[in-house]
Amino acid sequence: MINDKALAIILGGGQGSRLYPLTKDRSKPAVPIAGKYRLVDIPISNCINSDLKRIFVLTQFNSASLNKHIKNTYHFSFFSSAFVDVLAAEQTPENKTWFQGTADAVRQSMHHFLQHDCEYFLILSGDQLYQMDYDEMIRAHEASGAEISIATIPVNAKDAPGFGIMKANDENVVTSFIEKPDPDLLPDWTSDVSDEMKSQGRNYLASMGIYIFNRDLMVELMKNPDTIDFGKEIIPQSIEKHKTVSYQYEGYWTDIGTIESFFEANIGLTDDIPAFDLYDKSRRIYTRARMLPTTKLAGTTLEKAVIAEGCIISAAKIERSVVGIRSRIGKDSTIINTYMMGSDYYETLEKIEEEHIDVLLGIGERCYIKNAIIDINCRIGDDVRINGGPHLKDVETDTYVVRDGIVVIKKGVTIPKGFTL
Ligand code: ADQ
Ligand code: ADP
Repeated sequence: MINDKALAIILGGGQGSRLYPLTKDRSKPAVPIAGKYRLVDIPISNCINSDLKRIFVLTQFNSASLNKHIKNTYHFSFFSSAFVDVLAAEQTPENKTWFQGTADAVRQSMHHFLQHDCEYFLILSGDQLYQMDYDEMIRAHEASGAEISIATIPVNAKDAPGFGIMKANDENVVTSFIEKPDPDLLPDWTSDVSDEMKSQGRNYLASMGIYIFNRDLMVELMKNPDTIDFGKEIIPQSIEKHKTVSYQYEGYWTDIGTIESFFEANIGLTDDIPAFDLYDKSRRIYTRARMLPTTKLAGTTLEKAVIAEGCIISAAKIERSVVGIRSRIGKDSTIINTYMMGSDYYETLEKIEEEHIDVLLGIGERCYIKNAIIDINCRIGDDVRINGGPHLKDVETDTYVVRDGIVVIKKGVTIPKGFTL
């Protein structure tokens, strides 16, 4: 079934600088998460589970891995109107710049959207982890008679400055909005929230950056070239002129736009009952079907580990870690609090011999790795010790970056035998 009412537009990211170096060689939607998925699989899966199957992904630049992933994953029936299309910022004679912000990205891509019939545009962020039924939000939007709906979540006073904060009346109509208020000037706009939220001190209504716009209004709003962002300009300028309602959501939702939040969200999947449920059949997260073999383990103690398919592991211990597809980990190695993304391919024994490959793909023997993110296709030599943590200062070298104590090993690099950090 396809819900033809709305066209989904996923904001796939600006320059992705907060997720650097994961965005060094790929666009943000293509960043691998949870061992086998890409960031963009989250909003796309939410769309598909909500029967919204006409989806555009707006990205600052087109990366080969993003296109390949989308092309190989989301192929719908020949007879269906469903599609997932990537639109990258285009240089045209009239427009020589990249997407300047979220509204500018939509504006520059408007001519693509207008070729499709729809009543609403559903605008989504590309860097959030959550499972939400957008169809319910569309129905609430219709019932309210609003021109704009904003999905909102209660947050506490400490977190409020990181979001667009609003005040809504008894009918959920938004009466005031301020984008990322100064912590010292946080207005006293506490809202009516559930008892559970109240008990957690979550009294402020924050925008989740998820919007529904009536089609005609969006066309009108996009005529003003001075509006760059939804949060900074479009929403604050619209609330007085166009009925804008809050659609309150109280499930699990988290922003994964920074190295720290991305790391926590991935490692959180190893919890006994993770807040994000990958095992719910009715809210399945889709990704490329790779037909990989099962994972082979020998002599490894596993303590809260999430291990993807196709791995060959002889490590001594893996604790509170997510190990991605095709990972290889050598004997007597210990991996703690680490997200290893895995590899795109296997190395054959013949190739290793012929090319005299010294440091193999994956993690070697007798390594100790803690508080790290290891990007795709890395080679980590034997006896490497990487001990991330708050004692490390932010730094960047050719092969790694330290952000908030997390050591991020760059995609495809070789860390020589015996290296210590
Ligand atoms: P932020 O997340 O800070 O706040 P923004 O940087 O505008 O907002 O990003 C929103 C989404 O758009 C992200 O997925 C981002 O990657 C993407 N994006 C950013 N610039 C882009 C560009 N030039 N081209 C394409 N995509 C781009 C917003 C709202 C707040 C709200 C939070 C909730 O402005 O009001 O509280 O989201 O996370
Ligand atoms: P996935 O979606 O499985 O994460 P990609 O689509 O990025 O991976 O790439 C998977 C395919 O890319 C593999 O089947 C492999 O053939 C090929 N590949 C990627 N990088 C290399 C490389 N450096 N050497 C050989 N093959 C590669």
